[in-house]
Amino acid sequence: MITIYGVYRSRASRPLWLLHEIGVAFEHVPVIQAYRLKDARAGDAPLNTASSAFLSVNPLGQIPAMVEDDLVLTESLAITLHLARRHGKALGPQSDAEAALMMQWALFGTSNIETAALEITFALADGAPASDGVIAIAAEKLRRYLAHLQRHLMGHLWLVGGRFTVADINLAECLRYAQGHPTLVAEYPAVKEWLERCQARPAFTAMWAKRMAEPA
Ligand SMILES: N[C@@H](CCC(=O)N[C@@H](CS)C(=O)NCC(=O)O)C(=O)O
Repeated sequence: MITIYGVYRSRASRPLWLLHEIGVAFEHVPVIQAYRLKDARAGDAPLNTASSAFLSVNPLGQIPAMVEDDLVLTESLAITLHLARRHGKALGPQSDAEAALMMQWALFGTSNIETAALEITFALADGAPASDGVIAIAAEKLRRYLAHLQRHLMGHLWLVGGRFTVADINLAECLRYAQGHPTLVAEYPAVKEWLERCQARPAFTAMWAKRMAEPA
């Protein structure tokens, strides 16, 4: 049995989207980030990233975490890559070359996209206007990588293998944090259309509905 720890309003969205795509049975334990609780000493109610019960799963105190039999994984993109390879059929790699490309796009997302994209999300959440300097600097950091992605997507509908795969989930989720920027993604039309294709998938909308149903 697969168990995913982490609320939908977290990077647990990544494995949860994937699991909605592949339709495999799993248990969901909605551990919430401790910093989101009003009482920092909230203990174990509700189960949160500082709860001793969760720290025994992931001593880092971060979500998501996944347990499958005796395998414990605590990095969201490692979880999606593992689940896609073991259970994902066409969503996972069909060859060593595809596995390498899926890994490369995951690392591209986490090393080149995620941090700057999160700077945009956090600045906007703090009430910064879209014209804020922090947002402009973060957007400028991303343009080089978005141009690279645009070049790839001008010749491909999906990232790897001519079909929707875990590579699309991983990168779309990293890039989602930049979507609050008013113009950035639209500067790269092939990227914009690919992101829209990813987010139009029924499994994404099902995941997103569950995320929206959680308290903000
Ligand atoms: N690299 C990790 C990052 C995980 C992460 O930062 N998770 C956040 C929620 S999205 C968290 O648990 N924050 C609570 C904390 O760091 O105390 C991954 O992608 O799995």
